Amino acid sequence: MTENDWIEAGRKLFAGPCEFFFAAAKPDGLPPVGAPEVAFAGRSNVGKSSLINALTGRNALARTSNTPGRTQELIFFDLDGRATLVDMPGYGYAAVSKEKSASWGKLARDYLRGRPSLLRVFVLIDGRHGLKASDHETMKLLDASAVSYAVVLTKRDEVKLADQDARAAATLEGLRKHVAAFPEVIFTSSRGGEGVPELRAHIARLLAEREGGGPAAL
Ligand SMILES: Nc1nc2c(ncn2[C@@H]2O[C@H](COP(=O)(O)OP(=O)(O)OP(=O)(O)O)[C@@H](O)[C@H]2O)c(=O)[nH]1
Ligand SMILES: [Mg+2]
Repeated sequence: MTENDWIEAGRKLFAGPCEFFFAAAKPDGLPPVGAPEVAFAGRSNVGKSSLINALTGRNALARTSNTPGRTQELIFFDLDGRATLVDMPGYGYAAVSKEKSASWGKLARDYLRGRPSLLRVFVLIDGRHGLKASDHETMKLLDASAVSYAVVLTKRDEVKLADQDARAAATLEGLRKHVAAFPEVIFTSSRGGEGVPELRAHIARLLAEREGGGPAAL
């Protein structure tokens, strides 16, 4: 399987239907365990919902907004019965009320810690800013829960070409203390589409490994 084969497998996977099927506002209100779940976590406004739209090639599948705090529940999308994409509420946004922020935090933490069908978490990091303390907190929680995760940089189109490699390298360096982090970062743009085929390929590969087959199993 070459990288190109995985890119093609990813393209096919995400060319299929993808539909919203569940919104959970409470940790005890999750949908029944089904297809493997791939969750998108990260600070408010980092571009989680936009990246789900870019992956699936649908402009308005996940709701996005200029105002941080748009996604307030765990939003579940069925990717053709093969996988479930989970759009998570963001963290690290001070302007929401303490009470609200604590309840979102609990929902997200409980989900990340205790979901048997959770196959991988993508921790999204704003490419303009790099890793923040709240990102390290989230990754510590994932390390402790033994949930496998990978970091994805966002908003590549907002970062000067000359700075992109350094930002990716610094981010990778920042992951060294996190034992469960996948040792690669993908730098994406939901605007220009850079990195999106690679992220689709990564997900296709994970699913294939889980299903115990090569591309034929796709
Ligand atoms: N330039 C640029 N803007 C982006 C990109 N991805 C997202 N944005 C913008 O960033 C803002 C936040 O995007 P969302 O996708 O709503 O972010 P989110 O992480 O889901 O935010 P919450 O749900 O509030 O946690 C919006 O104004 C998007 O248009 C990108 O790749 N490039
Ligand atoms: Mg969102």
